[in-house]
Amino acid sequence: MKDLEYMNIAIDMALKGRGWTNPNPMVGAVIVKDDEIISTGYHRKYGDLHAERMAIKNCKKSLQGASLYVTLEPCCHYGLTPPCTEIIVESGIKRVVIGTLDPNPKVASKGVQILRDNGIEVVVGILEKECKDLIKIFSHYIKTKKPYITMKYAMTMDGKIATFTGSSQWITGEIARSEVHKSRHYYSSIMVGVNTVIEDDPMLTSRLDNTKNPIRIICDTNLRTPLASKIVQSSKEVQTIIATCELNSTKHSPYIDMGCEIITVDKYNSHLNILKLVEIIGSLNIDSILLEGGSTLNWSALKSGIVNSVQAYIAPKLFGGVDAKSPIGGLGVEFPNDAIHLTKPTVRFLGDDILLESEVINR
Ligand code: AOF
Ligand code: ZN
Repeated sequence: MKDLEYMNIAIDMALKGRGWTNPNPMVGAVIVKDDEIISTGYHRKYGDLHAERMAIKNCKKSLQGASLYVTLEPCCHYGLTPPCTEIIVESGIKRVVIGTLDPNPKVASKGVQILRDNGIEVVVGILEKECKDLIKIFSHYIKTKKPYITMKYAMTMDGKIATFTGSSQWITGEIARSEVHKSRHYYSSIMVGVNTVIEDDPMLTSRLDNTKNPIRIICDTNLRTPLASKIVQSSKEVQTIIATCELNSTKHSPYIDMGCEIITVDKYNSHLNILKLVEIIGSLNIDSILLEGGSTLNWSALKSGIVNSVQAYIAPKLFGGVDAKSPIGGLGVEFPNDAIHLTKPTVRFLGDDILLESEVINR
């Protein structure tokens, strides 16, 4: 009972690091002695002390005989920081309660083994599902080296992302839009197709306090991004990558002068090879992408099997119109049996709107 209570606090601690720790995990820790919390810690930002080390460092009381609650298995390798197992063993902590094992092959149960070999009692799997949820992006990235991709869109109840004139501001209300800005902080990057830049001229930044901006990635097969667009104009302040099949470097120069980075990718079926692009993005330490479409890019991404989850913001409105776009374009599937299936749906109410989230089953 108490184990659940303390692990819940460790989870709340972990969440304080959300958006700052990527590509490393959010981790939280609580130290308890004689039924009293004597210290807490969390991973504040990438490269900083791990949660366990911070909790140990923050502790003003003797750790002899104390219990450590930590959402992720303590590490046992030298990375940016020394192994947490070392300091735990030296500290006098006698019991370690772990939310979930570390999927990092350098740790993967070896941390638990080292603690046990040193006479520490270890319990694994307290609030495991919740602790696994905390590291969803990290787990995917550490195992595949490819970014975790969430496709996000806002639509009306009749499935339209714009009216027949192309107008889309706004579909959802303020509360839902503020949630989108939070997501932009949680993900390392945000990706759009060039048509979205041409039609909407968005900034794609997070406009909330104490948040960071995602790296903006534009998929632009033929390098048509307008130099006058807000994204290009602000690319010295917010990191911006244009992915293109245009190889002529003199055409790249004006964008580079403005502060953009250019990634060249080969073509696949007359479009930019999105699978290749995702591999390159992964190699740049970018662990996650919030894919904000539009409909052509959304379909290419889905068809290539790179989308991990979908966030559909749904507004209680109807636009109608055969020419009004829906979130996913392209050709689509031929038969209902060919549908892309999703699983583990969750629903949240955000003012008048709802957010339906679900994970893609990649077969
Ligand atoms: C974190 N924060 O609180 C814990 C982590 O490169 P390093 O030294 O920061 O090590 C990163 C690895 O350490 C990470 O992949 C994960 O396996 C493990 N645990 N990482 O960033 C933490 N506990
Ligand atoms: Zn560690």
